[in-house]
Amino acid sequence: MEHVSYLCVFALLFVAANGQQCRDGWTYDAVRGSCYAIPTGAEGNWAEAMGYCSAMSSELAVIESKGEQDFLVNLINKTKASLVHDKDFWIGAVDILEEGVFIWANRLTQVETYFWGQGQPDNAHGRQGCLRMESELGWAWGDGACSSTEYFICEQEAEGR
Ligand SMILES: [Ca+2]
Ligand SMILES: [Ca+2]
Repeated sequence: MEHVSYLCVFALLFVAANGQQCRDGWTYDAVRGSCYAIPTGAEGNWAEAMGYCSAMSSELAVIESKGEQDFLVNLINKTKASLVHDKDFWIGAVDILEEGVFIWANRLTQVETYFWGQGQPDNAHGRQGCLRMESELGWAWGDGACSSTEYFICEQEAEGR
């Protein structure tokens, strides 16, 4: 459980609010009024990613527009140099209740706008129920096995909004 110790380090770094819209280390998106973080050094399966974001008073990213998708692709590209592995990034939707119907798990609302990569979702091996932005797809969306270990993006409403 190496990532648990990373979690503690990450938590310590982000305890103090700094008077800006986002905590230190989070990236502010003025258009959507959201703060995003890609916790470098932390990786986990989908449920662990969900729990991690939740512990940071945030949620796994909920992507609701082309603008938000593009913003996060940009954030991934900027962050990538500080990440050790070539992995995908979990975001907050699953289709584990009904195959092919993706739900933003934290909000229990259906995903309305999709940014699928080519050939996705394919439910490969009949067991891909969690949504991720995939490296091989240029960070377009794919469905992945929820047990697979990936990076992830947390999202939080900016302060003072
Ligand atoms: Ca969002
Ligand atoms: Ca897939």
